[in-house]
Amino acid sequence: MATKPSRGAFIVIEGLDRSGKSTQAATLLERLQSRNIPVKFHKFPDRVTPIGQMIDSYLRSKSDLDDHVIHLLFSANRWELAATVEQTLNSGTHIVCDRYAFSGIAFTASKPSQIPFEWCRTPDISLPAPDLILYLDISPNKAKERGGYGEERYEQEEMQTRVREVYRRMREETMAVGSNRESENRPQWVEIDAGRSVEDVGKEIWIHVEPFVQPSGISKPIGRLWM
Ligand code: NYM
Ligand code: MG
Repeated sequence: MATKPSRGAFIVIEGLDRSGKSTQAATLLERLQSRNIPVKFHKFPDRVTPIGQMIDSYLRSKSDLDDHVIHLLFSANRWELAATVEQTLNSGTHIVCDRYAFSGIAFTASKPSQIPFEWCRTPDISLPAPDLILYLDISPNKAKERGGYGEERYEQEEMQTRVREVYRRMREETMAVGSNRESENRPQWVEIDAGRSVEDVGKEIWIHVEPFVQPSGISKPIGRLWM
């Protein structure tokens, strides 16, 4: 049995639609579980809660909502799980999370309505911050060729191209030197070329994750987003 760390690591996987997040999250989960490393999986949007059902209906174009309203629902959907996330981490269990607040900003800020980036960021301020962001980078052109693309809202090449630009901006801001946050309390943003085979991407992900899931655990407190 692996010993319980002081607190678990919060690992978020981000990327365009069809970048392979769900596949890689499943692979990572299996890797951790096979080593008896305690881990829990979350996925946003969590379509099961009442708010999540509204989001699901919107994404499948069964309902229409103002761009601000759907943005706030996505954020609320994270806030409904924020306390659980914290408890899980504090109990020494790691979390692997398929999408988080970065998706919220990237997709809303990419809409034709041109909602300002800062407005998009506001509702998620002070959510539990991830320790590691694994950004699966893929060209919208390549993503389009993968199966299942185009079934939901936002799954068009033009939109995905803008989403990729916003992700780039967030990566730069997260990694920027001279931000007023302590560098050691800043989430680590890793960009992974997701255009390769499932195995190759999985191997690279593991190289980045391994240091975060050592038995010694993580000693720094859980961070807060953008604070
Ligand atoms: N999405 C996801 C948002 O627009 N805002 C958010 O806050 C989150 C978490 O929902 N195209 C978008 C990104 C996806 C869509 O996600 C559904 P998935 O991972 O395909 O189920
Ligand atoms: Mg999708």
